[in-house]
Amino acid sequence: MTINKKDKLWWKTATIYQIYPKSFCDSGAQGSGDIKGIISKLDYLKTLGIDAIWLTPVYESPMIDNGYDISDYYAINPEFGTMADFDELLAAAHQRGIRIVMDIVVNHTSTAHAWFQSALGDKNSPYRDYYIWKDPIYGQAPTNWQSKFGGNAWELDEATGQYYLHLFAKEQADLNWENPKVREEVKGIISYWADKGVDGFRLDVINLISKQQDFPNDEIGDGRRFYTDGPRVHEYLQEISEAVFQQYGSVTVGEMSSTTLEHCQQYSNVDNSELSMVFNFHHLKVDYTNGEKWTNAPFDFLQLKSIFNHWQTGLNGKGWGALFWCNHDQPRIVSRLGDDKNYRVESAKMLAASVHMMQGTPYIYQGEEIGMTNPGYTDIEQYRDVESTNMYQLMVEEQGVSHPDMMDILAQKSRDNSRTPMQWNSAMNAGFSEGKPWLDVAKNYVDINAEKALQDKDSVFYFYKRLIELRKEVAVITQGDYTDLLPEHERVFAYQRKTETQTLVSINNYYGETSEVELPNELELDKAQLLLGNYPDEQSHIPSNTVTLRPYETKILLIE
Ligand code: TEU
Repeated sequence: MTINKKDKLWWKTATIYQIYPKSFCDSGAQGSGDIKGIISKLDYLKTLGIDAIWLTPVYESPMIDNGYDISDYYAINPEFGTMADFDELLAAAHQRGIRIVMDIVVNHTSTAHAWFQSALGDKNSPYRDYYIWKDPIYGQAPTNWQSKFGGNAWELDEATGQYYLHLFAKEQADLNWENPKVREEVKGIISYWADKGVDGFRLDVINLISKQQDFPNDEIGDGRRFYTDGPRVHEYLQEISEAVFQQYGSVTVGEMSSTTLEHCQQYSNVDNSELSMVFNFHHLKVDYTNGEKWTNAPFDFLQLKSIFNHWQTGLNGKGWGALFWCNHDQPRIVSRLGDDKNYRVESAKMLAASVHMMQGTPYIYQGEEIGMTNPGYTDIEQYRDVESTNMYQLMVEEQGVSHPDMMDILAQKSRDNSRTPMQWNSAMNAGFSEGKPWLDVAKNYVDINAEKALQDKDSVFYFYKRLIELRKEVAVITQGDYTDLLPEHERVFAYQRKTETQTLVSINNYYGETSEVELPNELELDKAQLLLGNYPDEQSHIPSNTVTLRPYETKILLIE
């Protein structure tokens, strides 16, 4: 089976699997994952039934931000292998009917990139204007904007006395998209990979590329309002889309940081003038205290349902969203919103079902399909993520947060929670590598691993496999309108998807206590068939509209 290049909307019934190569599979003993390791696991992914792989960056990089700091867009980082390895992966995936979506990071480059190295210290460099340089103001940074990784977002270039902008690490210099030469370089980069046969692109923080050109101080915030969904962002995306994406028929997904529904309706407009679909993160901030990530708070369940309602109804017929809980930046969802001690399997399945029955394209992050958990690190030396180590230093050493409190926060919120090595089996290092892993393996790998999951028909793995199949079999999942059936219920999330011929009902108990709910009478549940549930002794039919849900129980019902 190969790829049907004529099917331009394949992604509307597809499920995409995200691979973070550094933590996926090491073909040797280097202790970090590589492309050959991915190739060795393609049959596992084929068994799962996914349609495409989103590959996070494998380009040349100093790895300050594990590849999101690119120093050569046209070369493969030797840590991951060679260009021949990449070409082999692309061919082997296509042979299995699996598409490849590459990560494109063009809001910024590594400061090790040749462009930046030429620009640094030389105002006359032909690449100086590829970046954003400003004079100090009263001897200070040009604005008070904060980097998302802590500290001020400007770094001084001593030789020229100017500062350059970095919204992320100081080793990640923001590109100046106002410069048409930068936009032409971006078109060249994307075309190169599209010419190789890459099927699509995930665009890193792409809604940050247009900055307000007067660069004002932010007296009420961290500066994001002056560069998020900025003044020319849609113009830039339409330019790139017309020049490249539409020419190659590439699927595209934009990572939209702190965005709005209105902008996302335009970014993922059905006229395909910009992108195919968008990631937004509002549903993953319901456990932030006052919007602040580096806190620990119980998640706000009613807010979560309200956000899902806003986006499901707001994008229906106007745009297209990615459906996801996990990625390489987010903690493991079964530890975050489920119960990874007493109801790991039930809550992992329920959380999956509660988003996979929505409209959009689901993304499964490596290990999510076997219910991998946060590792519960206890020593600051175990952490590797630049955001986490920066925030530890800022909060403990500068802001006086206690070490134990910060360790509790990191154990919940650090990006390393999702970057622990993939757990393949119960052998040494969970079968991830023959060498010492770059990041400690979670101790529960002996019980939670892919080999064990494949041998258990009731595992989380086969539940995800069935969700992937249902998306292709049941049209209402892709096409149906969305209605929240119990918006005010404190424990149960129940919604309906409806077309003229089908009604699907997804009922999800988000807590560890049994709940009984009354569903609206107009729902003819007595005519419903159970498509999927997460308790082995499921009743195949629901006798009435009064439904009892066991801890973390989910039911997917279809009425035709
Ligand atoms: O992430 C964007 C971003 O804001 C992340 O920092 C993430 O949302 C945040 O850590 C959650 O608290 C993208 C990439 O996914 C991330 O890995 C990179 O570090 C970042 O951009 C810079 O390229």
